[in-house]
Amino acid sequence: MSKQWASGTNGAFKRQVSSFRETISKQHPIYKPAKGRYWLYVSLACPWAHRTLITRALKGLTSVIGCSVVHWHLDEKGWRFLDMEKQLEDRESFLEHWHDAAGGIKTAKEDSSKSFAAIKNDSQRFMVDATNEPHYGYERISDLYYKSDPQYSARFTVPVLWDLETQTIVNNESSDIIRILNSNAFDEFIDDKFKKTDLVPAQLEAKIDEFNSWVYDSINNGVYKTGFAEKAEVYESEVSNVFEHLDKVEKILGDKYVKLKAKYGEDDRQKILSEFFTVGDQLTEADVRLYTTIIRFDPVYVQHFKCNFTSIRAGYPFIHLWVRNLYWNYDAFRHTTDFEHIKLHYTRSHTRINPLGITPLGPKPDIRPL
Ligand SMILES: N[C@@H](CCC(=O)N[C@@H](CS)C(=O)NCC(=O)O)C(=O)O
Repeated sequence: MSKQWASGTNGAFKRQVSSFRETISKQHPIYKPAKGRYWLYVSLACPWAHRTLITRALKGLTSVIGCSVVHWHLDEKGWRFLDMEKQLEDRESFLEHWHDAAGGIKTAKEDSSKSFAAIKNDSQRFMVDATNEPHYGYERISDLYYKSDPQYSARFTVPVLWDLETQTIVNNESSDIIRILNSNAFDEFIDDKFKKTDLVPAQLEAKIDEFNSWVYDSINNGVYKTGFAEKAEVYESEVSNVFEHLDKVEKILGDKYVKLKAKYGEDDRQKILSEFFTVGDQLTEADVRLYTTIIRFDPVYVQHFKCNFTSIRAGYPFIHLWVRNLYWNYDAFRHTTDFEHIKLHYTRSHTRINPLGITPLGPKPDIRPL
């Protein structure tokens, strides 16, 4: 089986650069905003794709931009949808359902950790393991890349933002996609109550960018650099770097908590939580981007990627409070978080790290109550 990641020199993991980088706007010569014209292809396991699902939900775009979900099991040919027979059988039911769920699929089970033993890698539960691909009946994400560019030769990654009109990939870089979704391009198609949601307000943009840049390198991608390291020295330096930066986030959130406690008083937890975010006193893109790594940390990264100095729940009380606030108090976070996809994907797909494919049951529960 081929390696599922691109290795750089010296046993270090290097993430490839995304190749489709267009935007959607009224001024764009091709990609104009429209309801039903664009489609998101995601994995519920993937932290990069997860950003786009959360943003889509927070911006009220679930009935403007449709969504298909790949199977959690990534094999040597990449991501796949449910098989053809199933697709044809369920096409109508899928088209009826696609706009219902925030993730385009049934969402978070509160406890995924009962048993994984009976779930096989070729499991075909409709809207549970995956959806189909309803427009072309494609079997794989790679089909979309080849349709866009028959010469495409890089990796077939999710998320993919697809244009149904020109039948091409608009963008396959999550950091771009969430900015496109956050822009006001789709405002005329969304409910009024979402129009004031801005995840990158101008006055916080520089701070958000600064926060994102070290969070990306040392936390979001840091856990991958740790887990995919092929030499002990590389692993040891990457894992230390991840925890140094978690310490930095913990300090930011701890300081913020003290300030909010002074402002609202110890007992007004509700008020404190309403401003308990990483940058500024409102929910921003910085929270979205950090969340998708932190929510996977205890269930997967601690054991599978050997990020095990401590766990979020045991070692980082303020990050733990912050992540539970987002999960339990915001549908856009909870409904797009699927612990079963998350745990099964990593432990069954990375066969070099976990050759026997036994999926650890813990931690129990996946996430603690608030
Ligand atoms: N830069 C991309 C990275 C996306 C990415 O690496 N996705 C992984 C899943 S977590 C993927 O699709 N990998 C498939 C493969 O490499 O075959 C983004 O943020 O959108």
